[in-house]
Amino acid sequence: MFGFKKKSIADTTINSDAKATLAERLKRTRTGMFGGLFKHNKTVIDNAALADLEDRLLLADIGIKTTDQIMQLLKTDTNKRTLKDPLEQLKEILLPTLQSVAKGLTIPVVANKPYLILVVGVNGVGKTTTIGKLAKRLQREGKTVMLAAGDTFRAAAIEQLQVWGERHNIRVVAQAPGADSAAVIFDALKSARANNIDVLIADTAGRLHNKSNLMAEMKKIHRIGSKFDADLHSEVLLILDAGTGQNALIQAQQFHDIIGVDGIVLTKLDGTAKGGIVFLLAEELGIPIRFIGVGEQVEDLRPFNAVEFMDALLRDKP
Ligand SMILES: Nc1nc2c(ncn2[C@@H]2O[C@H](COP(=O)(O)OP(=O)(O)OP(=O)(O)O)[C@@H](O)[C@H]2O)c(=O)[nH]1
Ligand SMILES: [Mg+2]
Repeated sequence: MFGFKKKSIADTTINSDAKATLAERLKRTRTGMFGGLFKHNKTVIDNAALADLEDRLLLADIGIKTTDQIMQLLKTDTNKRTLKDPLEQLKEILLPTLQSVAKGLTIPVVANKPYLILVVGVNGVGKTTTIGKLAKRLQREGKTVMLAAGDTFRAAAIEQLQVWGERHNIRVVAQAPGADSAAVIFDALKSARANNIDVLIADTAGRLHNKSNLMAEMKKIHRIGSKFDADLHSEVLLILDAGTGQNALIQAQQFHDIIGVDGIVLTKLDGTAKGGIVFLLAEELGIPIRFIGVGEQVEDLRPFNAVEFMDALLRDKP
């Protein structure tokens, strides 16, 4: 998961239909998890269909515990051979788990600006793209935003952020490749404070020479905020690629152990059948899920709303 990967400059303005509903974006996960089972609100479920559903739920990385819960409920009901409203029943089981982690990102209005959002995650999960989308979103909400090119490991990473900043008129604080990442973020904090910026979003490297290097670097970077200002308000935002399924859970556990994670963004939910990971993350970690990524456009970073998500998962019509 710390392997190398060639990458081009991300463009958050192309691709995908902005008008697509969440249900459309979650199609792969929905059909992966439930198949045609509830397509016509089918109320009779035989044993073969039940076994198929169990396999699907496990493959979608929803986790054994939640799968068992669903199986128990459906088995009890199928003993009577009919289900009242399977969709409503599934919703009843699944929704509370999602609701427990659906907590949006709130930026406190404080005197000691900026609010620091430290964006972390392994390579390729969508950190830089998410930073771009988030910066735009915050700007639209009336906040002033600055970016710090804290991924100094690759020249292309700095360039990717700079191109994005230029295109959207957002200032990017950067140094040369190989510079100390913590120092870049410290500089950016100083500049943001001097310019009365509301939010500083810092990119970080997703890969270094090896995993222990990455985690050591994370610890160092994490300390920089309080070194700058002991009372600084900040958030460690972990980006996870939904398509990596259970690996995402392992990554979350590692980052949480090392630096503590305040919020999660689950990306690429539009391109995977493994979106069930959201339940496993909620169940196992209980860390707030701030946003989900369902495409490459700015609008495709959506606040994580449990009811909306659940509805989109269970029905193909909004
Ligand atoms: N379909 C889809 N693609 C996404 C989403 N989020 C990010 N991507 C794409 O994923 C790829 C990697 O995104 P980056 O933002 O460069 O990832 P990163 O974590 O910064 O990668 P490194 O800098 O290499 O660590 C890009 O092609 C993005 O456009 C999403 O929600 N949906
Ligand atoms: Mg990046």
